[in-house]
Amino acid sequence: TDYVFHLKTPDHLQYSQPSIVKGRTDVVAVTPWLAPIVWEGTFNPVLLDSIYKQKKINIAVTVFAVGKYIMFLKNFLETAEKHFFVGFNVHVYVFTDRPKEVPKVNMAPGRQLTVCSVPSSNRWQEISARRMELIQKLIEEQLRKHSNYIFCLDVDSQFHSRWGTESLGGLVAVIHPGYYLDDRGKFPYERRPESRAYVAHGEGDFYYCGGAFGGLLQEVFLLANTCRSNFEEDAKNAIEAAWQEESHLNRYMWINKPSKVLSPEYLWQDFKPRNPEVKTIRFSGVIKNYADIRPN
Ligand code: UD2
Repeated sequence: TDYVFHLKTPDHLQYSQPSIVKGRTDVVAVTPWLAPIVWEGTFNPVLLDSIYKQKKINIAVTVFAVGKYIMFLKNFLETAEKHFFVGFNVHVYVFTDRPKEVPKVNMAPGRQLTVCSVPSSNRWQEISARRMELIQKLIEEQLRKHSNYIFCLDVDSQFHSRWGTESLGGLVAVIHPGYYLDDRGKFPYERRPESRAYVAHGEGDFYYCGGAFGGLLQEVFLLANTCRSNFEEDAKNAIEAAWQEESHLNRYMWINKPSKVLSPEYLWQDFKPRNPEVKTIRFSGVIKNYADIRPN
């Protein structure tokens, strides 16, 4: 018998035709250094997932819940189950001084949680800033063998819709929802040249969030290491950057451009009405009363 060979298209490659002239026109989807800026409508989630499914990736997440911030953890974890890398291997590392208060949240197969004990602190600035050191150590001591990517997220936040494989990249930064319509002269960068977080007026690309960043382990290791040593160098000179590690992160991202930028869909703020270009809010900071939750 004669055989007729049909080269069959794999199922995951059946999708509608992409275009280079039609698409979103209300937002910019690429930086001047050609990093994608991820907005709803600029990617095909099903296609992306199918590409990464074959790679069997592992994603680590760090979240700090020190002192009263433990109260935010349950909602963070529950909403992550619903929206964050659903169907992928996710390992959440919870850093807390209250390990007994870590809530039990059902996690889907392939997802797990590890509690890491950290000391309490009386200064919220220190808690926030010490994260870089602990992230660096975690990558060095535990993640290298298991994980490919890491995301470092604020605990006082929640997921509302998909945050998935479209966010993966070498070095990933999220644009802060509060400043993206402003002139960069108004960004709350550290403006004192004595600080290692200094960004001059007339410089800078975007103002990025301290509350969400990530990427490949090695890239995030370098970021955490640099931010940590710059923070410590500042401390020796009795200087604390305006927004602690967020300021150092912004300086780092100015010098070392992120290879993927996530739009403010990836960190909105619950008190802020949604702007029209934000078609979907994926992750947001919850409303909190600083006086109630901070140690000082
Ligand atoms: C901004 C940033 C935050 C950080 C901070 C600068 C966003 C959305 N947030 O938020 O990431 O850069 O400015 O200092 O970009 N934490 C505790 N216990 C505490 C205090 C803080 O666990 O007592 C942890 C917790 O994970 C929290 C994070 O540190 O989410 C940041 O602290 P924050 O939320 O109080 O900082 P905030 O809202 O000023």
